[in-house]
Amino acid sequence: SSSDMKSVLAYLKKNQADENIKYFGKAKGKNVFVIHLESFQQFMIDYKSDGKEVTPTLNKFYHDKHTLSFDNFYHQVAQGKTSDAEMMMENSLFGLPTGSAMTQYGTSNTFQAAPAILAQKGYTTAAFHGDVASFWNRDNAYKSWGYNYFFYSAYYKEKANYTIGYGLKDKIFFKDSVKYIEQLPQPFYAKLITLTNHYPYTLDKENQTIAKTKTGDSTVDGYVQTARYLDQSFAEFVSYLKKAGLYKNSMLVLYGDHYGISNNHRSAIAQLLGKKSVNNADLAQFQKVPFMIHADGIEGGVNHTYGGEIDALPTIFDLLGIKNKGYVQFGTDLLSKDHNQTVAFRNGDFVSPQYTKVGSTVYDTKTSQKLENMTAKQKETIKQMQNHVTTQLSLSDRVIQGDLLRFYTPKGFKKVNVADYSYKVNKT
Ligand code: GP9
Ligand code: MN
Repeated sequence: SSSDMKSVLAYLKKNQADENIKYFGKAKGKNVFVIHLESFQQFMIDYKSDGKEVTPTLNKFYHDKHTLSFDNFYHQVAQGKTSDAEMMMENSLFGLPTGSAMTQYGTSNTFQAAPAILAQKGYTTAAFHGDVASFWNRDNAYKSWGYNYFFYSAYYKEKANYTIGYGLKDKIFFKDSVKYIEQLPQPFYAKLITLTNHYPYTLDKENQTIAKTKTGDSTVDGYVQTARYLDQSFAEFVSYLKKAGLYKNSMLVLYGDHYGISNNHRSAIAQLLGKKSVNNADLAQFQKVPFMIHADGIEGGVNHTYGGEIDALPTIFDLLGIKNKGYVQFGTDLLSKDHNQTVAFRNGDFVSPQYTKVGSTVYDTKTSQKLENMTAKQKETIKQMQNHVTTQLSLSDRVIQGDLLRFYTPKGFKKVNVADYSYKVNKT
């Protein structure tokens, strides 16, 4: 009900974070590319396999002096996987405890998503993906989110050897997206969702340029090969952007959507990390994914702030010079001094610079050691963190499950009308 919305707004008001004047508006007016790195985990950055860097291009990008990189950034997805990541990245709303919010609520709910907000500020907005439009209900959810265009598999030339797994191979996907990118009026907001680095990490012979790892776990060992392929496809895309003059006048946002190697593969994970074994705190660390933002004019560096996908949008808006206050966002700007560094996992567990909680066990984040005999003060701190996490998750669920945004329209925002959008391919 509308009174539920009032309690959400009151909560958000108490927890809002000021922007950082050092960064605010530093990428104002630029085009935005959001590049979704499928199943790509933070541990791959600077990782060597068989003596070679797996992802040399992404590593260079990560360390670039104009790239703001976060090395304590966590995915927060549940069963909705990719769709949960998209929901958080572009709405700062959590996915649901079970199922996919995009599938269940993407068609009918009111949203105030990044594409709609930016479109109303003069941006052209477009999503690109080499799978069918209906996967994760994208064809409907993207309308609710205000995407002007959605280029999916039918927009690309289809040939037998062009696809692997769910769809187009990343190199072909990036290359064949260019003809659409070139037609977008600037400034634009373009999201490109990659696919090839997806379980079960199979790749055709001619694209294999690094040896598989040798953990003996056959579903894990191909991961470096598809990660390398993703890296090369990104390299090709960047060289196109530079040639087209788009690199300079765009902000590039890269993120990993979720783990590629699930916790069911403990022994392989330990081997990849060069450890004898991994405990639950190590596995929580293993949920880190990259979050990197590049633009001329941004002072880069590796930022150690703890955060997650829910915080991406407020951070991006800060850099674009858009004030977050007034929007319903459950995350906060990672660059803000007011940012809360307790990162919620979707099941209610959490990590923070000091403590990691998995199930009923608390660990020291720095050492991964179990915290035995907690002091009363520690217990109180943990209780408060848990309270923050539980409240945040349940209020976000109420927004989605109760379609509460229909009761509140941010100042200056015009409600999206899905009938205004069509993603049908024009056969001429
Ligand atoms: C499919 C793709 C994969 O279109 O985005 O989704 P995932 O299996 O990673 O959730
Ligand atoms: Mn995914």
